[in-house]
Amino acid sequence: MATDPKHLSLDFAKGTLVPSTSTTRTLKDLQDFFADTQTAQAVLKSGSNPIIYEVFESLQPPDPGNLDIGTTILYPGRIGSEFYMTKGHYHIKEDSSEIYVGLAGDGVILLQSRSGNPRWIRMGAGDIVVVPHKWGHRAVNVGQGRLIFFFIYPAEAGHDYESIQKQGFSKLVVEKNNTFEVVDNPRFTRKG
Ligand code: M6P
Ligand code: ZN
Repeated sequence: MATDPKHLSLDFAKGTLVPSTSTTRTLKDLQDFFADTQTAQAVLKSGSNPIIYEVFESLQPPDPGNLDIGTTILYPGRIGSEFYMTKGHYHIKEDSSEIYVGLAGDGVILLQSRSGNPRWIRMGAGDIVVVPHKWGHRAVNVGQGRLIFFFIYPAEAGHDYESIQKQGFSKLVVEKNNTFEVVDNPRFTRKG
């Protein structure tokens, strides 16, 4: 079925997209994803549930050829030494790639193959990151301000969070001496 052309408006500084649907992810949603689960639990127990990121999306029917677009606003902060980050996912339809366009802030895109082969790419305003198909991807805010980026991917891609929840990423992005460091995740279980 033919889809109507659309017009949207993106505020580059704020990262908001109109019209769009928005999702807010808080620490409660991310508690199984941060490595330091003890600190995550302690923060939640203290009655605080900080917003980690917001996603503004314009979704199309998940048919071949359709594209989903949106923005992500990832707040600055850490749980223990690990910087605030998105859950991260693989695409369920494995031949789906994705493009990120950095709009503001200072981030790292963490990528890994299914077997855990890691890569990381720095992303700030004006940087473009190509996530090839089959690579798991997670955004990490290593700066003091908000990390804001635009994304585009096939509408039929689907998000596989379960693999990340169970297995984690092989690398963690942590604070060290006022900068960031990419270190091995001691709990990562290598497959294949
Ligand atoms: C990026 C895109 C979105 C994704 C968002 C949040 O902007 O990859 O598809 O939803 O980050 O990441 P996640 O879904 O892994 O929590
Ligand atoms: Zn994706």
